[in-house]
Amino acid sequence: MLDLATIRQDFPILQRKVNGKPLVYFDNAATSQTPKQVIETIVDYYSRYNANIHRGVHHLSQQATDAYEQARGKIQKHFNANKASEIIFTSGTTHSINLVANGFGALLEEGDEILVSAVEHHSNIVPWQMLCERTGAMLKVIPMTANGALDYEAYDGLCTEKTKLVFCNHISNALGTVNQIETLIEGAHKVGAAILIDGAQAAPHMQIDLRALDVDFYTVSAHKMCGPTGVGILYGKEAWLKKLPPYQGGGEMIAEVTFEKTTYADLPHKFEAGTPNICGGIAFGAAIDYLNALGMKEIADYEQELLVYATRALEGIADLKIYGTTAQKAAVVSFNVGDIHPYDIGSILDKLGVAVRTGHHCAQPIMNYFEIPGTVRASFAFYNTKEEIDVFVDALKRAIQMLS
Ligand code: C6P
Repeated sequence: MLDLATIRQDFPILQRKVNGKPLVYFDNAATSQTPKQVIETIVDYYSRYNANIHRGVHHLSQQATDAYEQARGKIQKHFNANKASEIIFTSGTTHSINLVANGFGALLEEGDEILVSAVEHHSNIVPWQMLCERTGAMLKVIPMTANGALDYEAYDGLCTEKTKLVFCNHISNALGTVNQIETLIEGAHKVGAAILIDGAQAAPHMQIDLRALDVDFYTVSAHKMCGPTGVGILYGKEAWLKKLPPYQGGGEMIAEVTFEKTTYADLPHKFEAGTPNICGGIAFGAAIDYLNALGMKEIADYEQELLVYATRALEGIADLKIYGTTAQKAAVVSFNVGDIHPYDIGSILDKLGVAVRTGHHCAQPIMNYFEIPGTVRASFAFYNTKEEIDVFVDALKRAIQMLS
């Protein structure tokens, strides 16, 4: 059982008012809030040991290097990766995906096929389209069904000896669907393809075991799991990371440089050119500690309770349609009410202190599938409460009254 009263005290922002009303923050899928333990880690870093890493012989540099590498180790352990060197620090999921897409430019040929699911965020579509333009490979789409699930039978048919790569998110940010990634991973490996799973929306809400999943690449953004913005990771199996060429050239990613030739550093540094987000990496480690102290299972169970509670309440509202209705869902409710534009609902909710996201959620193909301009999306975190859901539902009813 989570101790909500204590947990909420950890998040200073939850005590503030917006438009004169207590903040109800239901935009956690966009970014999560930051507990004081992580904020204090950031203050401590800049107050006591701010220095560049892997470079200096002096004390501060050593201290910063140790803290940064310890954070990498915590992340490795949390996600159960084989080695710390399989954890590449990036600026987040978008950067991680672009790193892989860029690397595969050297490995693909015209006629190769890459599969992407119909429920992707734009960051898991556009880099692959750019890759196809560069290589002549062809992008094929794993279709979705009306409840927001993927069509796994169709996936089976799409996997052939031409398939070289498969991409899918673990959880759809726009619908909340938990995709059956075990099935996708098995299907990709059967035909010898590599598979990248975008874990931006899953890592904050469930325990991820990379070794058990046997996935080739997995991406995470720290800011969606109580960490700071501008940092995340790419997990890659060592064999794949060794095969991929570096993404960016610069300091730190080299073994030796002459004007004739450069040799590259070992993993993970080969993919970490330049001064990284040192404080961000260390604070990401603190966020992982915070989540583990609560327990990922406890977090997942409680968020499911919030999802069931909110879904029931919303289903009682006339003309409200929920998009994404699979049995396996994360705590995200995406909906529209009659012909009311989602932006209008979101604006009135904001006036009443409730923060939700409205629009296409960087997933326009999903909106096109449902033939809608966008949705209102309420996304919950473990520090939210049922009382906040009551406030949200009352505010929504007021908004509907005003707009009808
Ligand atoms: N989704 C949302 O409101 P970055 O911005 O690199 O940290 O994450 C991109 C990203 C990739 N994949 C998925 C499934 C995502 O949900 C996101 C970010 C936010 O839904 C902001 S658009």
